[in-house]
Parts: sequence; C-alpha cells; structure tokens
Amino acid sequence: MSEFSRDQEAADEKDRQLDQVRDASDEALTTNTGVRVDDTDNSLSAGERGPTLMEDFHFREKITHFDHERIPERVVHARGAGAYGYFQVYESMARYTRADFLTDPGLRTPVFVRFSTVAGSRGSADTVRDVRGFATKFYTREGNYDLVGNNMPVFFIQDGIKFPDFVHAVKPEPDNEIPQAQSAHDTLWDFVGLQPETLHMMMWLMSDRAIPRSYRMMQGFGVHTFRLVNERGEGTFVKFHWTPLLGTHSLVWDETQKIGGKDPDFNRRDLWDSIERGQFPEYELGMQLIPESKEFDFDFDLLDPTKIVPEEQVPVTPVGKMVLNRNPDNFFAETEQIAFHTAHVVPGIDFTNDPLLQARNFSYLDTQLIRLGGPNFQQLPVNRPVAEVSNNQRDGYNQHSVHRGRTSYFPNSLGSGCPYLGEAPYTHYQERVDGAKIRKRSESFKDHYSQATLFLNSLSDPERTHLTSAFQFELGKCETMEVRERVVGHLNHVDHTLARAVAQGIGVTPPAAEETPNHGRSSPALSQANTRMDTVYSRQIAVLADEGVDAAGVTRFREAMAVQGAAVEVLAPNDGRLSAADGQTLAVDRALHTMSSVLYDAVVVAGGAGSAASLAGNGLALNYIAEAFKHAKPVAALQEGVGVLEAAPLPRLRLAGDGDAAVADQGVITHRSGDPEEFYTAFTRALAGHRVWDRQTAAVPA
Ligand code: HDE
Repeated sequence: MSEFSRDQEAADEKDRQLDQVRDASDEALTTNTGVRVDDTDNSLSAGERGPTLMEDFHFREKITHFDHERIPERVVHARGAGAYGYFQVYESMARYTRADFLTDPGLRTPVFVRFSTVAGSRGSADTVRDVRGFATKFYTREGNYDLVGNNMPVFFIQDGIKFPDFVHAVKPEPDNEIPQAQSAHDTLWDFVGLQPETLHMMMWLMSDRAIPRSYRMMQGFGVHTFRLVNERGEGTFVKFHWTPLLGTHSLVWDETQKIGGKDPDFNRRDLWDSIERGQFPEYELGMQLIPESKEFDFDFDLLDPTKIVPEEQVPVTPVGKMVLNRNPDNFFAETEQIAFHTAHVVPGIDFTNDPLLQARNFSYLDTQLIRLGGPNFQQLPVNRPVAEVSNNQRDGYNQHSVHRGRTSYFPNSLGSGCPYLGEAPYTHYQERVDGAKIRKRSESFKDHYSQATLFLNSLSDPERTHLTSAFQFELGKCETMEVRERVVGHLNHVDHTLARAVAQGIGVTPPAAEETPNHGRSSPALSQANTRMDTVYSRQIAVLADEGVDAAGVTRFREAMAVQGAAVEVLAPNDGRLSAADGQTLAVDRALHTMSSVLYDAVVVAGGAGSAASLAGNGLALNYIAEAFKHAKPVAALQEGVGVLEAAPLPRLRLAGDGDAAVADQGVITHRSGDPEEFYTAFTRALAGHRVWDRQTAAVPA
C-alpha cells in the first residue's frame, strides 16, 4: 500500500451503530404515524375548487414538519463540511497519558471531523478570507473526546469574556447585515485597533493561511495548551497539531473571490469528491510536549492563547495518523447536528487555566442546548458515544431512551445500587490553586507584538507580499480613516517596513519613525514555503482541447498523471465527443463555459493542429491560460498547443520550438516533439510545487 491509504475500511463500531438508524425511505409513502398515503399532490378540499379542509391530516403534518425544518445555525462556524474516518496512534503514549486511544497502536478509533469557516452564515461561500475550524470527535472506548481546533495556532483574544465583543465586531454589521462572511469592514478593524491582543492572530488572518486550497491541505491546531495525565497522575503540557500529508497549500486572493461565484462549495466539494474517489484525506497528529517543570521557561505565558510555542524550541512529536474515508449519509443529521464541546474529554486528557479554554468549557454545552433543543442532544445518532452511557439523568425534550426500573437517583438500594461508580473513572488533574478573586489580566499576557513580528519574519517573500496586500485590501475597505490609522499605528510596533507599506496603499501617512525595533527572530516552520512539495496526488488538471485534438497525446498524458494520483479533465467549447486528427474520438469531460481555470490546479493545452487553431481564437480558452498564469499555476502546452500560449496575453516566455522535448520557463512547460517523458517530469515537478510564486504576473490582463 502506498503511503496514502486507498482501502475502504471495514465498518467500524460507530458505523455499525449508525446502521441501526439509517433510513433509505424506499417503502410505500406513509404519514409519520405509519399510515399509507396514495396522494401527496392534492390537498383534501370541499369540491374540486373548494377550500382546503382542516381534517387533511396528511397536508397538515407535511406542512407543519416543513415549517419546523430549520434549527438555529451555529453562532460561529455556521458553514461546514464533515466526514468520518479513523485515528490510529503510531506508538503508545502511555508515558504521558492514560487515554486508551493514545496508548494502543493496534486500535483504530472512529472519528468525525467537521471543517468550517467562522464568520459567514450557513449559505456563505467557502473560499472567503477567514479562519477554518478543524473539529474532531474521537468515538473512543472510554467516551467521546473532542479536539475542537482551528487551522491557525493562535486566537484573537486572551480571555473568553471578550468573545461576544470580537464576534459582534467581525460578523456583518447589525444595522444592515453587511458584509456577509467578510472581515474587511470597519467594525472588525475598529475592534482590532482598540484591542491589540488581536494582532498576532490578525497577521495569520491576513496571511495565505486564511484561504486554504483544500480542507485536505491545511493544518489544524488545538490552540490552547492542554494537559496530558498518565497512570501515575503526572501531568505534561501539550499543544496539538494536525499536519496534512498533502502539504499545507493556499489559493491566491483574486482566485478565491472568483471561486466564491463560480463554485461557492469549492472546499466542501473537494472534500466530498476526494473521499468518493477513494483519495482519502490524511493528517498526522503531532504533539509538542512540555514537562511541567518547564512551564516558566518561555518569554511568553503558556496559558496565553495568542502565543505559539515555536517548533524550533519544542519540536512536534509525530503521534498518529487520521484518515477520513467515509462521507456522511445526510448533511443535516450528521454534519449539522454534530455537537462539539471542549469539555468532552476522556481520562488522560485535561485542561489548563488558559482563560479562553475555561470560557469555552462553558460555552459549547450552553450553545448546544439552544441549537439542538434541549439536553438530550447526546442521543442524536452522530453524537452518541460508542462507549456505554448509564446515569440517572432523565426526561427532557426528545428523550429517546426508555429507562427501566424504579430508581433514577444515587445512592440507591432498590436498583441494586446501579448505575454504580465504576473503575478507571475520569479523575481531574490535582492542580493546586490559590488566589484572591480579582478581575485582572496577568502581566505575563501583556506582550502583543513580539510573536506577530516572529510570524512576519518567518514568511517567504511571496507570502509577505500577499500579507501586505491583504492588509491594504481589508483596511482599504474601512470607511473610517481613524480606524485605518490606529491599525497602522499598531503595525508599526510589529514591523516598521510593513507599517509603511500598508499605509502607502491606503492613504494613511506612513509612520516616520520605527516604534519597536524588529527583533529579527523567525520560525521557519511557520512558512508554507517549507511545507511538503513532492506530490501531485489528487490535483486537478484542466486540458483544453477542440476538434482536431491529438487524442492519443491527451490519453497518454492522462495516464501519466493518473499513475501519480492526479486527475485530468478535458474541457472543450462544447460538451460531447471531439473528433481527433487520427480518426479517433475523445470524450469531453466538461464544457469550457461551465467551469473556470480557478477550479483547477493547472491548465494544459492539448496538441493537434485543428484544436490549436480553434483555441487560439477562443477568448474563453485564452482567458483560462492568462488567469492560470496570473494565479501562479503551472501552465503547459503540447505540440501545436504551444501556439495557443503564444496567442494568450502572457509576458515574453521561452517556449518549446520545433524539435524541443521540454522547455520550462516560470512554470510554463512546453513540449513540441519526441518522447514526452521529460515534459511529464517537468510538469509534475511544477504541479507538486503548487504555485510558481516568482512568476512575473503584474502585466497579465486576467
Ligand atoms: Fe469556538 N465556538 N469559541 N473556538 N469553535 C463554537 O460551538 C467559543 C474558539 C471552534 O464544527 C460554538 O457548537 C467561545 C477557539 C470550532 O461544530 C460556540 C470561544 C477555537 C467550532 C463557540 C471560542 C474555536 C467552534 C458555536 C472563546 C480554536 C465549530 C457552535 C472563549 C481552538 C465546531 C458550537 C463545529 C464553535 C464558542 C474560541 C474553534 C458558540 C466562547 C480558540 C472549530 O460554543
């Protein structure tokens, strides 16, 4: 088996449990009471043209149920997509934790993961600039464990009491509910300017991390420092990391905005389709483990969620792998009704006093009560643990269990003392606490700039350019000049050059003097330029073709890509089949006008004189090429297809001439004749590199 698993796992325990409630609705139509119905198109009425009758119970039940279909969307993270899978630990972590699922390498623990955007409503577009949620429910033998993380390792605020303020600031403005799913508006930046603890996270939000190429290509972080506890009751601080096996890759800003219109479900669809294809998303779980004795060895507070622990200081230990291999059956029942909660922990995993985490431990249960309509939401199929549930909690709306017996209290003798207090219970870590009741932020939480600078210093040049443009875009959308100025003032504490560059783009007077000198430190692990770039697995390639295409050349290219797990789609002006020069035909996968270059990772022009002549005069095809070039994607052409590149509005490039096997210039790879192997290799290398960031794109009109 390759390092990317492709086998569909046999049903696990959670899957078998869900099977008991799966319903295919393939029997005769009935009411909810099971009474058969023979007409669901006409309501019962007094005569053909008469009024509808109240006694039409089928009509009333159908309409009433419909009227009550909606539940409140999540107050944040409303839009999401989810999948089932499993997690397996590489080696026992018993030295640090007694959690069963982290100590038995032979065990596959079922999981459900929900990815999400934060600010937008349920119907908003996937590719907006935003944080992505990365929430994992482990259905362990000892109960459910939820790791409710994000794709960025820090957060906007330090104390949960500020969360409603922050969310009110970033959400659409309350008078007109504008803008939807956008951080580029006055209220958010007003909050940022007045609350500088947001700055480190704002650097992440303005970076490429906020526009991931795919949920399969983004990291996940637990954010807070948590605590592992072993059999002996000894604690170890831990930071959780998920690392995608495909590398961490992003889109470019212009592309994300276009995808928002062309395919608002871009990230959801990508997750769904890859699982349907058997190309299962995989992530490695890593841990930064910090002995309690080292709690105060850092120049920041481990309890401060606006800080990372640089990997160069505490390396990430690979711990296990998660594979997502099954799509849900029903979006509402599973992805919408899943209820995560930071306090869903199992023995061996515990909290710290991070004030943000403490607040979350309150908020998540509270929110499920309103969202899912009462205290029995754990009985919903997707939420039910695979571990036995047995307690004296009773009744409430939507109670699905039929509890037997006379006793629902403890202690009892009439019910044989059941449920009894079992072995191996959850025991809270015995941390000593002592202090006066005060409302005061710790002095150790006061530095808001150093790690923002650390993040900036760690970026590659293209990443830094993107970040600067993002600040200019977002602040440029703010109508209030003082809001822009205040943020620039803070940026001047992060980095003088950045502050000046941002100011210049938004009509703010650039700060004359450096406020806080840049400390010069960096953490290379923070840059996506240092991610994995050696695989094209699951990448999507558009091949442009028309009548007269070199069908054999396209088929050979498709096969060469398929071997590496990359998919080729043939796009032509019309759907159907193309006649090839040699008398063969080639199936068109999609018509050019139904798709767009922004929905692919690369654009390739097929060979064949007739095809090339037609495409060279097709504005839409030329736009595919120019746009892919603008978005720094690999662009390629085979044989006569090279002529189409010449017709496209690209800068002067070195293209293959007669007899050239493979020529690569700025990620534009061309091939005229002979064995195409060299071309395949050059193209694959460019595609694995994701984007060609040093390309000259300024003059390309797309
Ligand atoms: Fe959340 N967050 N959050 N959050 N959060 C919710 O819970 C909250 C925070 C995160 O796919 C809500 O069920 C508070 C950090 C994810 O269902 C709510 C605070 C991180 C999801 C809530 C935070 C997250 C949520 C809304 C500050 C990353 C989606 C609906 C104290 C570590 C889970 C819901 C899913 C969802 C509260 C901060 C991640 C209201 C009060 C930090 C991934 O309970």
